[in-house]
Amino acid sequence: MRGVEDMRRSYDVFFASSNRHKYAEVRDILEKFQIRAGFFKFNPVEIQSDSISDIARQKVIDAYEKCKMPVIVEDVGLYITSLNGFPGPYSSFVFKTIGNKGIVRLLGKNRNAEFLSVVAFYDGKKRPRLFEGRVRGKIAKRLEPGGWGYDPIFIPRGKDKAYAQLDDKNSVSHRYKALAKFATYMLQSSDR
Ligand code: ITT
Repeated sequence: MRGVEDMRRSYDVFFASSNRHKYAEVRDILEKFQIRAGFFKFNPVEIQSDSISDIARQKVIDAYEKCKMPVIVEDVGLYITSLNGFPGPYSSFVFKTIGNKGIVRLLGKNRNAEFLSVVAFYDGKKRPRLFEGRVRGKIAKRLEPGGWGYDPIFIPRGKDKAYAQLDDKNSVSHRYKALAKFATYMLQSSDR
């Protein structure tokens, strides 16, 4: 078993989440910025809120209490225009209940949507810092194979395929945009 000190030395920051797919993408994206992210698996106690920023802020304080190392979390919402922004903060619940098929069936002509990622960083000092990444796009008419979560149905603007079918998701995604801002902050503020 590796000790806490070894873990600290091996990684620059930890990503706390219940979702391994998210971690795999976070690790690959942060590697592009020479930041090494370790996985801290945890099941966040999510507060009910209309704002995924508020959810991310609470989640990172909870994560820091548990792992006691510099940590980031991410909260994501899929906002569908014709549903007045639903599911937004309820995206996890909607995915588990009606899923991609249910969403595809719900929509008519207007299929515009936006993915929003809020990454929150906390190291126990000062207050948590938040970084946002948004990608506009459309909900596909049918599911495309591959990917995870909403990847089979979200087509980012400027592409003709869903996230599930893109080779460069990690260079264009909502997660990439939020993490690029976090990386700039981290590289500026660290003395590495
Ligand atoms: P945490 O433990 O980190 O909270 P989660 O899976 O609950 O993991 P979110 O609340 O951030 O994550 O995500 C809301 C929903 O959006 C959830 O169903 C995810 O699977 C989905 N999702 C998030 N990012 C996605 C992406 O890049 N592609 C497809 N689906 C995504």
